[in-house]
Amino acid sequence: MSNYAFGDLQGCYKEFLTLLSQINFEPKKDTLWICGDLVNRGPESLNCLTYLYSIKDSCKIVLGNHDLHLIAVNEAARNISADDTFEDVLGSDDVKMLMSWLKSLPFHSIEKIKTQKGEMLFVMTHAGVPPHWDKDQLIKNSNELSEHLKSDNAKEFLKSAFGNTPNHPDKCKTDEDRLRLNLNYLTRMRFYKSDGSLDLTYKGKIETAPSNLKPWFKYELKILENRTHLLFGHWAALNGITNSKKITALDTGCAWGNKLTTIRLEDNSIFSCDKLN
Ligand SMILES: [Mn+2]
Repeated sequence: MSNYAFGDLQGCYKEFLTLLSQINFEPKKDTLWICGDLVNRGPESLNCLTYLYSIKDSCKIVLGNHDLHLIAVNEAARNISADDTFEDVLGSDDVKMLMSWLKSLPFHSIEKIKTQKGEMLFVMTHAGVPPHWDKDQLIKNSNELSEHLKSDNAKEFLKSAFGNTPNHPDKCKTDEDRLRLNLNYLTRMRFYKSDGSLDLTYKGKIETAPSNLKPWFKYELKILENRTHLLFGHWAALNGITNSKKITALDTGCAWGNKLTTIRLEDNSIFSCDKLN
């Protein structure tokens, strides 16, 4: 009976199945923590979704930016891009059922787990948790986004949910602004400025980042109370390295030709599968 946390699948279905067989996954006993970006860029988005749906009672899945983009394209709230690879989902007979299931998934997962080092509270989101949010703020803001996504007005919400601004809570003038910023924190965040604003424009390496930019997880994080461990994906260039014992980066860039990784939360064992052809 183990918990396994997986990096971004992004349509890498074969590697996912290979890893599940490597860990002898038993749906009735084990729980899979899936950090979002289930689809896009990789080759088999539909197979990933269909399989995850079939084992959904054994999974804790949070939504990523690519999942949200797929939902928005399906709702005609956004246009498909030339580099999107989820047409298989859009053309599937099951698209309605799969999209309604995706929209029901949360933006965070929190649960206590008994590990070798004692009981730990694990918190997972797709991109991370902004430094100024504690646990209660995470739950409140994440649930608020989910309510909009599940509502009858989901299309209107999605139409206004994408964009790089505002980048600071003090710059939010409307509810739409605040929801967009919170969504960016949870699904797109990488670099953070020392003045507490989000930078979604710099996409380069940490080593060559402008001096006022640091990864969000290098700031003091309110979420990291005693015995809390943070899990996130989204940032393949980190290749699993945060240099923090309390923060685990799960995305090791399978869709980009690197590998898919899962970590057993009870003992921190790492399993990985190189990108297959
Ligand atoms: Mn992502």
